[in-house]
Amino acid sequence: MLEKLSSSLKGTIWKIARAKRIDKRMLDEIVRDIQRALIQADVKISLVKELSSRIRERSLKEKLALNPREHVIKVVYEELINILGRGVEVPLAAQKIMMVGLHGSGKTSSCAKLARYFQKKGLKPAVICADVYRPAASDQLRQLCDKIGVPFYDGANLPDRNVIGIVKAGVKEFEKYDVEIIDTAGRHALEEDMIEEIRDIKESIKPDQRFLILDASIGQQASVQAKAFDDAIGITGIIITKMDGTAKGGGALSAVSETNSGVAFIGTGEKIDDFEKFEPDGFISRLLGMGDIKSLIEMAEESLKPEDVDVDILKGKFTLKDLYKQLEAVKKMGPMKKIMQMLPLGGLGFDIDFDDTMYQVTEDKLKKFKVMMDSMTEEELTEPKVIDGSRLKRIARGSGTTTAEVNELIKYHRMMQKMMKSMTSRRGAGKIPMKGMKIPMGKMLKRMK
Ligand SMILES: Nc1nc2c(ncn2[C@@H]2O[C@H](COP(=O)(O)OP(=O)(O)O)[C@@H](O)[C@H]2O)c(=O)[nH]1
Ligand SMILES: [Mg+2]
Repeated sequence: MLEKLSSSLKGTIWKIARAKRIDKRMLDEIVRDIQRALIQADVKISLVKELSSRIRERSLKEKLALNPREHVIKVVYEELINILGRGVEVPLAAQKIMMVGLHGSGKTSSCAKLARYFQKKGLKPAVICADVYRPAASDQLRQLCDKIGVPFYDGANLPDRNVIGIVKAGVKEFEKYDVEIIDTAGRHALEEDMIEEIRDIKESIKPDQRFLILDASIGQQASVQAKAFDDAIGITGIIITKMDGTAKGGGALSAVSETNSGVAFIGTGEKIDDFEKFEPDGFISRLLGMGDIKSLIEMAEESLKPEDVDVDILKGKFTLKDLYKQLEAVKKMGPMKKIMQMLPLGGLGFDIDFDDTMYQVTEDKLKKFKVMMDSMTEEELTEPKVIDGSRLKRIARGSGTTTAEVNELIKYHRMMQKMMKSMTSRRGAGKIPMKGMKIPMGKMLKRMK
């Protein structure tokens, strides 16, 4: 979900965390990074501008209770919640909920998902279909409701297929239920007759909630829709669907500012349970990859201590011995995955998928690598180049592995060495394309000792 935005923002947070000092130039750079990331995620430009000036102002003017880096991270976090994380609480109580939105936005699916949500919370939901224009709409909703055992009404017993009549009869039919969810008909575009119809429905049954369903993939178009629906019936909550697999979700998230409400739920897939209550804090933390801001900052601060800088590594010399030390450190520190998650590794231009392969290498093979290195001589560890065919065989035999496996270790070492080099030497820094930043991996790994 919003992977690209997430990886850029993580990069920025990391940049702040390891900044030697936060001055105006640094702040400009941070703000520019955030602007670029948000605009790419389709957040409205005016909101991005507002956020930028607020970050600048608050970072410079607010009294510091924290150190400057922590302060700026906190400001960024809070301002992001402001534009991407406006949530709204939906009471777990008896209520009538009306669902509106354009065709294909995910209204009908969300009716069933929402019913399921209340059902899981121990309430009794029922669903009414007020889409009389497409016979298939009613079938679709009935099937979804059947799946979760939620009663469904579409006015099939009425002589007249009048929307208001159906909705009123449905509400009466489900009097004894806690939550009545009403699906309405959409249009392909904002049209006056649809707006009139949802106004009429609102007047006739006075729903407690008027939820707007927005498709996350429509990007900035979300603002126009949010405004039109809010003007018509006063939106009380927004459900953003299709947050899975879109880069443009920032448009829908920020469109909330066109209304007086917030995001209530997000849809994250086609299945009925792919639906989450929107939690602003959790959502933004996840986006920034900050399970724990404090430990991230501590790590960054320590990585800057001068005694931690290994001159050899800085010179681009990264031997098997260094790798060995590093593996030892990893063992002590616990799962590598945790550490990896704290870094904006998504921004690295490697072919390797860090999310999977890299962890695999780390978790499963590191132990074996260590055993192999235990079978190497001092010379081999410092100058891996000397490892020829016969040495390879000896190492494999000594460690109970195969020559292919030893070769793999050597390849892995070479890759790490290359990575170190490009991260620590200025000349090489550009070789691995990294979005927005350079990770102080050399220092970080040193710190793990
Ligand atoms: N991937 C994904 N697909 C969704 C989500 N919500 C709805 N859909 C799909 O979007 C399409 C349109 O949904 P539907 O509920 O019929 O939209 P409606 O026309 O507004 O009632 C269907 O194929 C749904 O399965 C979601 O959160 N993620
Ligand atoms: Mg529908």
